[in-house]
Amino acid sequence: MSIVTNTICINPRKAMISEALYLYYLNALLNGNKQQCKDIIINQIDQKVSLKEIYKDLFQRSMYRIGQMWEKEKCSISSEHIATKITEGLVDLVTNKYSTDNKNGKSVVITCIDKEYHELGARMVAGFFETHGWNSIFVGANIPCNEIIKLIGEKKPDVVGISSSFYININRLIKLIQSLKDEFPNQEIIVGGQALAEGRSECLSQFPNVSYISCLNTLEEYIQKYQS
Ligand code: B12
Repeated sequence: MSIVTNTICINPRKAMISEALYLYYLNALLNGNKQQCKDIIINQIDQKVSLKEIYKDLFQRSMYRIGQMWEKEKCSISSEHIATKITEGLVDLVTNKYSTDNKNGKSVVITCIDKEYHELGARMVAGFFETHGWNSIFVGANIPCNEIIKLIGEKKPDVVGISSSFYININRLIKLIQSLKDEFPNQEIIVGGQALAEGRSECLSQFPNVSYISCLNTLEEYIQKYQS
């Protein structure tokens, strides 16, 4: 039996994201067609496609593509904003579907640095922890350093995750990590985001217990190691 979603035919035995499905989803996203995007995602959930695949091969891949199109002025700012909003809603939908009541007693705070407005990656990372049984506190974009310090003091999480996408903010990232280390010297910290891609994560080596995690595969390994 196969499932037909408007123009695309998906074989339920092959629970993976094909190129055709990705392009179909990207097209719906670029058209701002929220319902079509949602139908595609619900269909993937019904077919038991993993959360990681949906995050990575549909959400992340399409947003990276939209970034390239935006750079070449082939996608308007409003289309990019609409695509981001649709994706935010769908990340939450998928996260809720794959979340577990079987909690492991560990907690993580996921935050962006001050003046960092990219929060979709951080939202996914928070969701990824949540679906692995962690209590994840997602703080979101543009959080002043002193607020983060205050929150960590209150919540005392096992891990703090910091997201940094815009390269120009790298000094703010270093300042935040330094402040966290001054207040909580043993705090385990993970950092991710495109600001540190292409070898720029070297700046973290000065700090103990701070690691750079570039993608969901590495994050999965990190969570498994941390839990064992
Ligand atoms: C949507 C978007 C925006 C939106 C963000 C809205 C929102 N609510 O998030 C808005 C409009 C605000 C925006 C603004 C800007 N943007 Co913008 N934006 C994007 C775009 C198209 C998508 C971002 C996204 O959601 N990606 C998908 C997510 C899932 O990927 P991700 O963030 O990489 O996250 C993954 C990993 O990095 C990692 N990860 C991320 N964080 C963390 C944290 C932890 C703890 C861990 C473990 C892992 C981890 O895991 C995630 C899942 O795999 C990107 C294109 C791109 N390549 O991403 C450009 C992009 C990031 N933006 C860019 C730029 C230049 C800007 C602006 C300067 C534009 C301008 N002139 O105003 C401003 C800067 C604003 C600021 N001060 O932060 C550049 C950044 C270049 C750089 N690295 O410095 C990019 C790459 C576009 C480009 N091709 O040039 N943007």
